[in-house]
Amino acid sequence: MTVRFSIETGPSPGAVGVIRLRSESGEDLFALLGCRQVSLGDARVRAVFDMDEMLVARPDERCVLLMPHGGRAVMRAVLERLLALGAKEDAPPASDLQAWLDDALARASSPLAVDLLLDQPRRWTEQGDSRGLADGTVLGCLLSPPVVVAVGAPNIGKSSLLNALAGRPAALAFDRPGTTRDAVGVLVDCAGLVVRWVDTPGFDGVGSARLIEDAVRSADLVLSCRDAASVEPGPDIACEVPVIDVVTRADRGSSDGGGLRTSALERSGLTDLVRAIRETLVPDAVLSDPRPWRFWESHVQ
Ligand SMILES: Nc1nc2c(ncn2[C@@H]2O[C@H](COP(=O)(O)OP(=O)(O)OP(=O)(O)O)[C@@H](O)[C@H]2O)c(=O)[nH]1
Ligand SMILES: [Mg+2]
Repeated sequence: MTVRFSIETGPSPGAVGVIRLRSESGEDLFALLGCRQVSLGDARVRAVFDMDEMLVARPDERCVLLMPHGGRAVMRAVLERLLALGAKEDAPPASDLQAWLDDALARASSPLAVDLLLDQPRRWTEQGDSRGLADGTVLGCLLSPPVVVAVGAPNIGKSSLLNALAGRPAALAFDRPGTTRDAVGVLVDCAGLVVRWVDTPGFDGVGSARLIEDAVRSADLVLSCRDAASVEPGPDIACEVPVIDVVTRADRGSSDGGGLRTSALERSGLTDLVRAIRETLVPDAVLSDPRPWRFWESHVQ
């Protein structure tokens, strides 16, 4: 059986949410929901997915309307269960799609989101999900900033690098180890993708270790920084997210061993660095995927 569903309520959370389910037969739908049937034309309160009581209506043979509490947490839980059970999501009705789109445009943190969002109504109208969907997890980074954490030894120019990219003195930079004492988060535009760049205290093997570990745990991407003039390798980072090797203060030396060479002082290597960050988090291949994006899902995440 193929069950399809769509969210019939707009982006703002309301008292009641409406999800429309369709299938070849109403029996399929009730089997999926794990609740007792509702007669044709009737509406009843039912415990759905053994999780919550909600109003369940059956306007016609092949359709069931679920009306749970409209809060984001409940709506998200219901949607996740439907997707986990193999139900396929349709785009919201055209009138609601525009409301979701306005909401996404207002919230989108990255300039790269704009054209992509504006093209979504056309894509949903022309192809729907007939050829599958673009990667919503990756594209979700365009709506809320992913976290990029810069780590490395003290006094090697990590904060200066952030300041050079932010275009303002966002973090204290000084010629003394231990200048940065806390994890400092700043929004930085990386080639159209806005990230939350977290500058950490220099890692000296003792102090701040916990703070750095916590920052790395929250990261979507880690920048392992080392000084061009030093023979020390970058920090050994145990994490499950991608790591980019960054060489700082490249104007002072020519350390071998690869890595993206940057100099905050000379403002060199910055474009390559932000491009690498953007490509790692939101690859070109996903950005140019012509298939539709289920952009409204992130509103109930
Ligand atoms: N030559 C040169 N010096 C730099 C560069 N970037 C930073 N510096 C200098 O390096 C010193 C340390 O810079 P910070 O940015 O504070 O270094 P940090 O890694 O954040 O230091 P901690 O916060 O102590 O871990 C300062 O004196 C900076 O002026 C650069 O690209 N080239
Ligand atoms: Mg610093």
